[in-house]
Amino acid sequence: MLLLQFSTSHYCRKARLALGYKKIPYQVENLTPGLHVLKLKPLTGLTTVPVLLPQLEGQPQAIADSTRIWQYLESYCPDPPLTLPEPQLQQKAQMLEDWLDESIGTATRFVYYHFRAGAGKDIDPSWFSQLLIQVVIRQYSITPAAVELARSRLNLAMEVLKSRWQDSPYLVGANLSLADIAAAALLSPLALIEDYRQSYPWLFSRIAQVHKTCREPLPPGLAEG
Ligand SMILES: N[C@@H](CCC(=O)N[C@@H](CS)C(=O)NCC(=O)O)C(=O)O
Repeated sequence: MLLLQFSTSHYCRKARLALGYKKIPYQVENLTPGLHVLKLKPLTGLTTVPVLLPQLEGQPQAIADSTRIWQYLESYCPDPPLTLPEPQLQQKAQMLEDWLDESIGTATRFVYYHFRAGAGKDIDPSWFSQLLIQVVIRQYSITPAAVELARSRLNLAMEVLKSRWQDSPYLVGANLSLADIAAAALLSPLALIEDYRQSYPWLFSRIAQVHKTCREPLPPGLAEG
């Protein structure tokens, strides 16, 4: 299988965590932001990564969107499962995952890029990196007012996740679900921001734990050395 991705995208990290959990061998192709559209549009009709190319006979040519990729992987390789055995809990996990994808992943992006362009500029002050950051800031209209709203959405997310993750390794039920994978991937960029690391140590230890379970290298800010 081949995963088309941006190496730094937290949605691509989510797809890699699901692939790793299922121990499915795969390769990655890192696309260049901007030029990615030329490759993706004809394949999926969309412009976003991740996109999975199963490269197997009788299988779809391309699957876009991290949630659709998970659905495909779950049917292609049901064991180990990322679906909870209890239908009601599974529904809860899917609703959490959808909220994390649609609301919290976006809020993380706003707070993260605002940080990288300001207080976190030293992480990579090169002109190329700062140019890419400015492109993202314009593309998504990341204004100071929007960043403030994103911060309060993240505060709510911390309350919701803390009620489970502080004391239990799983957000829903007694097994790893897609909700855990979504939270671990979509909040991982915050590991570079000292304030978040200091305020929510439980979050980053769960994120590290999910990465270990899924055999995925730790995200920047959590990686040893
Ligand atoms: N809901 C989508 C979101 C994916 C997404 O927003 N990807 C961003 C990178 S983090 C992207 O490809 N942006 C480029 C574009 O929109 O052209 C998913 O879960 O796959």
